Amino acid sequence: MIKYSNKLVLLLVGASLAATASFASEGELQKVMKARGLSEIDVVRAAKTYNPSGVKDEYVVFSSGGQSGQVIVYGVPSMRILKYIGVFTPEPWQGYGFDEESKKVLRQGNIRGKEINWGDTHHPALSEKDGKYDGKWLAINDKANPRIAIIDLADFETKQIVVNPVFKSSHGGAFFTQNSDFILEACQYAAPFDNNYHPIEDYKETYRGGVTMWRFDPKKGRVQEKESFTIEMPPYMQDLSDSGKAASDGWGFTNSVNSEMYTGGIEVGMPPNEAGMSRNDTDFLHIYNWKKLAELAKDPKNVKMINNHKVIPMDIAVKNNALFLVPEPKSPHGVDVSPDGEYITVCGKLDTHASVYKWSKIKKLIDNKEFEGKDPYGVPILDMKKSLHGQAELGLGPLHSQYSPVDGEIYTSLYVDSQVVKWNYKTLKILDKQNVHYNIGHLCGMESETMDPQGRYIIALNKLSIDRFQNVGPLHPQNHQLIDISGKKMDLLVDMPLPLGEPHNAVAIRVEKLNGHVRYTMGTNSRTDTVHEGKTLAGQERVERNGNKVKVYATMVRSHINPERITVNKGDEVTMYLTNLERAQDEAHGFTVDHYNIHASLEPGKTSSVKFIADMEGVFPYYCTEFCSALHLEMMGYLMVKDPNKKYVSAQKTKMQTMTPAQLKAEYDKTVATNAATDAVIQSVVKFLKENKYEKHKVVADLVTDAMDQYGKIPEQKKLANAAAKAGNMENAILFENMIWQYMVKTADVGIRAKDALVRLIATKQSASAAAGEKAFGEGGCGGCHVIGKVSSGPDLTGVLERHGKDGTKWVKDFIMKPETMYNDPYTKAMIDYFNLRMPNQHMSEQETKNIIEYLKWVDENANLF
Ligand code: K7E
Ligand code: CUA
Repeated sequence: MIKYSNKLVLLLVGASLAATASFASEGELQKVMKARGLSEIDVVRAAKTYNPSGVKDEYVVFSSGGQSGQVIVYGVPSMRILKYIGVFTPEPWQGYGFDEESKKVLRQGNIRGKEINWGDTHHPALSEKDGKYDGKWLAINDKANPRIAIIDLADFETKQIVVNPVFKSSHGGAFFTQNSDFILEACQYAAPFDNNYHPIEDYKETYRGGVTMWRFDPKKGRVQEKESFTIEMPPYMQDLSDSGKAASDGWGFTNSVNSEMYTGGIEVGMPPNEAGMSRNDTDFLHIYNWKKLAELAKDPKNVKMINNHKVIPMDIAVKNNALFLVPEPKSPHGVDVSPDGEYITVCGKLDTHASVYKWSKIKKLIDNKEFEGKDPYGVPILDMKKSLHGQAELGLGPLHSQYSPVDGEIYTSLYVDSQVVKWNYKTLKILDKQNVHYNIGHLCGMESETMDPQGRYIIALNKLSIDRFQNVGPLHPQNHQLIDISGKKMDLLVDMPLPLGEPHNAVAIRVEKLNGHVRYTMGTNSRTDTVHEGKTLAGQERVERNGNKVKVYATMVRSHINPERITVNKGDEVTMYLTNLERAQDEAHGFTVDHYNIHASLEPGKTSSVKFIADMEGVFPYYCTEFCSALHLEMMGYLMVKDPNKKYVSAQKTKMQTMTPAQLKAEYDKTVATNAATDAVIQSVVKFLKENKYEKHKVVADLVTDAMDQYGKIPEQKKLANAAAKAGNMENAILFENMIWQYMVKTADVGIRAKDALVRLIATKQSASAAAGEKAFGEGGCGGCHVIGKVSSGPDLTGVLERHGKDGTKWVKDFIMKPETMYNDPYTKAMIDYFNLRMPNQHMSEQETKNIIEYLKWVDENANLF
């Protein structure tokens, strides 16, 4: 058995002693069901969404955050929230908007010089390759302040915000084209493209709608503004859009809601907008050949520069057979292209029908130049009947649709009916309806917007939750409901309250496609993915002054910030560069200086900076804002701001009692001895790792590197400790020795994790029964007293099958199943006396007991590893 120093034992074993798991015995499930009033179907639904501790989800969902201006990330089927990503709105946890690097991203979103600190996010889109998600980038629009943001899925951070130079609002975006060459963004409310005043009476002449085609570089993950362009469209109030795929690749489809071009005027006695804008029976679906228009946009003759941005005028698009209209039922909302690109489903919120257009029919009409007329702007109009495949009567308020991998299967949300309807867009037959709660907007299927929809689940993004959750005041959370669509009938599994704005749309991706990293290359500016100018390594910490500009190059590592004291003059401009020197997974530090409204989140390897004018005199603690280690509270320092015009008188020194030299020496010796004992533990772990060739296993090797990083810091501290001791400064010698112990604990912490990981990798393969036995051992609470390989609150179980003679297996079995009958056996009695504990009856079944014995056999086979 390894000898631990007392302090270390406390730190490392404390957790396992406290973990006394409860166990399930027969009848337990019935008991719980009764107590909680659950039916059998409830339990089945729960089982379909429950992830045991440590088990991950199959899909990750990116939901828009509506008025919060953020993106919400959660898992399916568990519906557990994983992250809020700061996008258009400052988000302090991530330092977003509180450190200099992220401020630069946020400020890219200034409009005409105005700082905007919120957004109305509606439609997230995942980048695609060959019409399938590649897991690299996420784009999302801001409806209120027409902008697009790009989020990098390597670190889930916002990297770019692009302002639309001609729109005054934007809704029908973001939609990637099938190889992510472009992102579509349709405007919403028609407005003049320039920034001048134009009277509303001139609406038809000077207000315009359109679709912006943002050129995207899928390698760099950035929108290229100079190569982007906008297709001018009539002021019909373009709405949702979709990009064509496969058969219809190269084309875009955009709805509109105000072909009446009504402009309201309640205040002057006109009927309101809502009446005037829904007068006609039909509005227009816009159909445009963006591929052709992208070619045309390269020639300056074909574009008009407005606000430094390329606009293709309508007449150019029309002349080049690249823009068409087809009537669609009044005031539509969603338009969704089928996985093969052949069917285009449009839902009109005021019409009970879904209209299914057929791409081959539309294409034929276009090719034959067979038009029923032109609109007032000269845009050719296709015949609605001739373009349609057919219509299906779905119910009240159809909005959005999602496709499944089953041929012809489609799911549509019904806003007014609060239902999801499953139907067939080829046969136009209704297949099933499911009630949702309440008033559903978008639906989110699993990769349903790609050429490779996954089916299985669909999420209803409901606008109202009314009575579904505990009342938290008049403003209610949204309600996302997970629906199982794997069977013939839909089955609503679970409700999830979503309390951050009103999400409109969400997209889901298989987890295997995501490749988020866990650390940055040392000194990375995460917002630009380049080496940070303020990158600081251990030993390079410093304060530089240039006039009244002070630059602090600081490092953070468990558990100190270097430097720990910074003195500046009132009025100085202070920039602090902070580098997190950690390489260990999840060892983030946070940083703030009290009262100065700054904050940074520093994940391993990241460098960020905070900047402020030290305009308040005084003493300001700064500290790490993540509970990163046992000595997290000690991870702090002081910023001292002096007024250079003042004279400061130093305080009278209080006389404190000090330790005698003998006491100091004793403490020093004790500290050195503890360190030697702790080092012995580390060396035994290192020996084990080396003997078992840890370097062959990447996961273990990474952990060992992390551990040795910590260990490598010891010699320098040792030198300082020895020097201090030699100089007779025992106070400092003790403190440096304590620092050594800190590094040792960190080393041991990771080292023991590496050892456990290695044991798993090199042990003989467990039989199914042994694996089940290990699980039963853990879940049955056995680990509360027995630690394999160690004497704990109960005996070590390595070799237990052998130590009871040739009938050892039977003895163990009896002892597990009916221990109380053996309490008086001399051996058991002696053990009870020794441990002052009796083996309890954990009501293991015969099968569980058998499995546990198989597990113990596996333990014996690998006894050398424990
Ligand atoms: Cu709310 Cu797509 Cu903006 Cu419909 S949208 S609900
Ligand atoms: Cu670093 Cu707390």
